Amino acid sequence: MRQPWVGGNWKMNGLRESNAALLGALKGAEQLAGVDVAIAVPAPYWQQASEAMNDCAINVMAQTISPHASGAYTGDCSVAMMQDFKLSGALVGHSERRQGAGESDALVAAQFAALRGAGLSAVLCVGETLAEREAGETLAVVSRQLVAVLEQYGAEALATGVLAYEPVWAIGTGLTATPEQAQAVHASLRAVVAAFDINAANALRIVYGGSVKADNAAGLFSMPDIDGALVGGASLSASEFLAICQAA
Ligand code: 3PY
Repeated sequence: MRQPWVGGNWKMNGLRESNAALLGALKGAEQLAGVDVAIAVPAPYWQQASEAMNDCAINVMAQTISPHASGAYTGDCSVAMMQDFKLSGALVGHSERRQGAGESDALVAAQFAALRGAGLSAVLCVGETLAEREAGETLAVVSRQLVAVLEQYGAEALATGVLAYEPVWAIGTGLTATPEQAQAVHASLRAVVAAFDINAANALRIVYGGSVKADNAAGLFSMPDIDGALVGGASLSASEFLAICQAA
């Protein structure tokens, strides 16, 4: 039995005042029993979120991370900086980073390694574009992105974190994969991991991301291989986000 995981990806949203209201509403929520919950917040607000969630079960994460320990990497943040603010882990390979910031499979694998090396968890994001789906390349693309990490670091390391399937065509478009479409990809991803290690595959939480909302979450979560969600815009509303957590 896998404990569901729900993460809120705030992306580049929020300012101190609105964050304080959102964090206050999340803190102490009773809907969180039986589900692991995390929020991935912009780096300037790590401290604010970490302090606000200090004595509550919600983990605070980074949205991306440098693979380097320190040095001349202008604009980047290191794993040690995350640890300084008591963050639990980071997203790696979100499509907005792969596409917008040119993050390659190799870089994502190096970010994964930096997190694991520090004992922090990684939420590895994979997903295909609309053109790739229409060309019938979905499984080839997501498997390639997954295997880039699996081959180097193994299935057990992956299972200490979370794998997020986020079809790029469902991000920020209001389109959501149907539960059946998502389930088919999740089952294939689990089979890829099982070829490396069956126990790790069974333990791995594979969550869906891409326009998840309170009103489509339950249908997605009813699928056997969908173990939670990585939530974008809906995570900026405490009531929506908590309703999704409750559905998990
Ligand atoms: C979305 O749902 O828009 C996301 O990108 C979640 O990470």
